[in-house]
Amino acid sequence: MSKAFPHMGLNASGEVKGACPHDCPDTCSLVTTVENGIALKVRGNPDHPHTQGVLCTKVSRYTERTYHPERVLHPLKRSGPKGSGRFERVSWDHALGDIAQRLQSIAAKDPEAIVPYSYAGTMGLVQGESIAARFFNKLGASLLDRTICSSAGTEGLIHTLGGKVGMKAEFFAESKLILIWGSNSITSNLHFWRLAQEARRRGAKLVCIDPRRTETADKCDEHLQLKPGTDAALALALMHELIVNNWLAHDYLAEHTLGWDGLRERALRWSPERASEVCGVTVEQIRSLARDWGTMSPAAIRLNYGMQRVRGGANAVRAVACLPALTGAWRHRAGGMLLSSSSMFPVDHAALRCPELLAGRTPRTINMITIGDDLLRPASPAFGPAIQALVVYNSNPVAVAPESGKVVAGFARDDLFTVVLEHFQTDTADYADYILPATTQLEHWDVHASYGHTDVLLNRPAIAPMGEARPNTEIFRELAQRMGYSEPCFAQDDLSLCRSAFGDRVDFDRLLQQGYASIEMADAPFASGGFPTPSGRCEFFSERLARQGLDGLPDHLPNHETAGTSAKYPLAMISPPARNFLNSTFANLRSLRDIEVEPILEIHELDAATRRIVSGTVVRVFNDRGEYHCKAQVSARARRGVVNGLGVWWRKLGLRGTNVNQLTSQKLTDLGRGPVFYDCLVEVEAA
Ligand SMILES: Nc1nc2c(c(=O)[nH]1)N[C@H]1C(S)=C(S)[C@@H](COP(=O)(O)OP(=O)(O)OC[C@H]3O[C@@H](n4cnc5c(=O)[nH]c(N)nc54)[C@H](O)[C@@H]3O)O[C@H]1N2
Ligand SMILES: Nc1nc2c(c(=O)[nH]1)N[C@H]1C(S)=C(S)[C@@H](COP(=O)(O)OP(=O)(O)OC[C@H]3O[C@@H](n4cnc5c(=O)[nH]c(N)nc54)[C@H](O)[C@@H]3O)O[C@H]1N2
Ligand code: SF4
Ligand SMILES: [Mo]
Repeated sequence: MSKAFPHMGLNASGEVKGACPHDCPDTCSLVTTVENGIALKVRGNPDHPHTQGVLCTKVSRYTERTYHPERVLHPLKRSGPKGSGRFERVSWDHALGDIAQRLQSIAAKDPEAIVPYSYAGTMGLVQGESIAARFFNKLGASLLDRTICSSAGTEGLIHTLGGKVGMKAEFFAESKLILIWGSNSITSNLHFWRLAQEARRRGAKLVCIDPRRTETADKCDEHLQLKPGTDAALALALMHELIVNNWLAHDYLAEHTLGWDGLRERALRWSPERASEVCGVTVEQIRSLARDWGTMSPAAIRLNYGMQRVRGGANAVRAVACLPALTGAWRHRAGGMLLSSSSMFPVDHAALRCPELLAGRTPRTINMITIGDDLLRPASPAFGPAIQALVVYNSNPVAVAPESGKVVAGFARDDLFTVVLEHFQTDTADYADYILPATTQLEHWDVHASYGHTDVLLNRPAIAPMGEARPNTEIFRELAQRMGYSEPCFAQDDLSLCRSAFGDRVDFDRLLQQGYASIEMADAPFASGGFPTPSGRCEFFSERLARQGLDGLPDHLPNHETAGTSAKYPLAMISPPARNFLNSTFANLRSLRDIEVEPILEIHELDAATRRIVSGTVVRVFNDRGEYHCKAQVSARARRGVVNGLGVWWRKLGLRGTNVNQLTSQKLTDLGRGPVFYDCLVEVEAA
């Protein structure tokens, strides 16, 4: 085995070190046991401090996914109408030749009519945007604004802390107070939950801030079950109480923050009484949380992206990100906050993507969350050419993008040429002209940063590619060659790309040997300021925003679709992740689907009673954008007035071939042009 695949790095006991590729903050270190070229099992690396030998249920089943009988293992060409899911097997040569020809003929008129569509199916830097980005840069295709997850929160952080920076994850174990804010850690950040448990054993208090009574909320000491999209109001009221009780670090405020006078004035307008009305939590809950934040130390916030999928998402992140500076929490290594650690990694994106291949062109940008509208848009001077070709990889837009009625109508266009690189015949792949079989994480090289800790991980292939599957990189190299692209950068191999990702800023030999390497950072990075903002301070007031004519201070912005404003659609719907799926990935794995059973809508007993709904009733959930059928679950997890449609199921596995995104809108967040999945009004009735 090690002779046949000498590059794979099997050790004597037949184990290969890798990295979990999924869009999850934990970025676990994997150990795959291989025998006779077959991966027998995947487990968590016991040596990696963050993984501690533990994987979530999903990825401990990774071999089931890799060897799944429904893996796409050969290139497929559509043989029925779009969306019918009928395909025939063709050779790589036929598929790549035809695709290159089709793309070339479109590009000859206008390359911007071609759009790449990708996200974080793999978080790998190499199988993500390396050769693929080079290919589209050379082509001059439209650029893609990759906003679907985190762009509002990212903007919020940039304008407050200066980037996606924060506490070192492991020090949460030493905190005395942890606010788990907009995050269901047990579901989506399991290894952080382990740290929170450790803190708790040492006497810490855990407070969950979430409109859903999640399994994480169940296990915290307190739960503030606020209305969706009201986090900024809560944060401002907390500031109000910190001010009136003088729970402030005046010296930290004076030395390391910008715009305190303005923020102070704004916060004083947010009495707990006012915020209580907006947020739907009691005045006493707000006062008590403020007292905890103002008087307990070290105090820390684990924020997650769940709270920024609403109109005011970026402002909400801004408001929350101000809180640690008010009390000087950053002075302690176990104090401060973490939303994402991404900006701590010195990734050399230019080395991977080769923007110089654009050769001075600045193609238009398509926002991935408005793909529904954009696929249906005719050519115009403002928009540019109608979209004629889509190349999809690492993403399943037909399931995950908002307002799927329009997304489906767009993908169903007969005059649209669609190529999908995939492991499985997803909802999106059903609409492809060609499906190209891609390798999984066990079959290719990659290198990973993380957004929940600060280690770089290397992923070595453990087994040879299944069937005729090829790494994304290889597929784009082959296409480049058929398009006549002769730049040497198209010949760079995957191991060399892994090296390029960090250049000499990460010890690659250590990665090869150990599988992971930590990024250097101070234990308490902002103990004496030094934020990566223009002023070097925590910016309560953002000059940069003010210069754009925007509010320089954070504020509460009500949802686009605020509950109580529509008689027709009185219920707010959020659609957070199901524990055993990762976005839409794993929805087709029998063993995991058996745990989730079927798509459900959690509804509060009073909301259910007035609609004659009981648990198990098939319900029609609807608004002006469409309707979705699933089973109701009358549940204490749902707050009154808010229904929880757990996502993201494959449409074709749902009751009538739709999922929650049939109802979500393509409206945008306040900053970052992000999606508002959790800012959505609906009505529910027994079907
Ligand atoms: N098992 C599993 N793990 C995952 C994922 C998955 O699908 N499944 N998804 C991954 C991805 S893509 C990401 S981006 C990360 C982070 O993923 P997130 O989507 O942030 O996931 P959660 O941590 O579940 O956070 C969502 C929580 O926010 C709550 N929420 C909804 N609206 C609001 C609001 O207005 N205010 C507040 N305070 N809370 C709100 C939801 O009820 C939910 O409990 O997790 C990743 N991990
Ligand atoms: N209603 C609602 N919608 C949501 C969300 C929500 O909370 N509610 N969450 C949103 C969020 S946070 C995100 S991040 C997006 C996620 O959206 P996506 O990034 O599209 O995530 P997935 O649905 O997991 O689809 C990833 C696909 O990539 C494929 N893939 C994995 N690895 C590879 C590879 O190496 N090569 C190739 N070619 N393919 C690969 C997988 O098989 C999978 O089908 O969804 C968003 N949509
Ligand atoms: S999905 Fe997250 S918790 Fe599960 S193995 Fe991957 S990184 Fe670890
Ligand atoms: Mo995400």
